Amino acid sequence: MRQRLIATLIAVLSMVLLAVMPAWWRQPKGLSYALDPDQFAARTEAMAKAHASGRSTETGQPIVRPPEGDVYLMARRWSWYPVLELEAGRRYRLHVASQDVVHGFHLSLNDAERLLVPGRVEVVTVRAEKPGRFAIVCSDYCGLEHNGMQAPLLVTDKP
Ligand SMILES: [Cu+2]
Repeated sequence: MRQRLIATLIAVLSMVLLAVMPAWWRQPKGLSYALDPDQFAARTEAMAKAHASGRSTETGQPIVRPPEGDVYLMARRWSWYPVLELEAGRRYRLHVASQDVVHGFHLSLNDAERLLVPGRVEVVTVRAEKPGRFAIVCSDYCGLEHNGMQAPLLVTDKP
């Protein structure tokens, strides 16, 4: 009698688990979306053109100061493009993607970590409370100059 009850319970539980499985699979594991690398490059370039604010003496990349909202960062062997200058206290959705091979994105500000697979864009929310300099480094081995693949994330006070 008791064994039958246990067997029935296990059967019912299995059916419930099986029923919720598709929904569980569809759940996003961190926010990301598919996008052609050329299209991502175009969006990044459009932002860089519209909000250019100088050139980084450190990395040679342009410094871009975009408004609050969606901002773009491109990884390619072996640099990050462009150098972003954000404003303290504001909230940004940072879209990051690779143009060539698999890279790793790591941001010291919030310890965000994402694997950058070409063709996929990762979205990281960024909000710095105080001005400062934070480090973006590649955290997945991507070849010869992997160790040098780093860039600053600049956070400034409100003007
Ligand atoms: Cu790397």
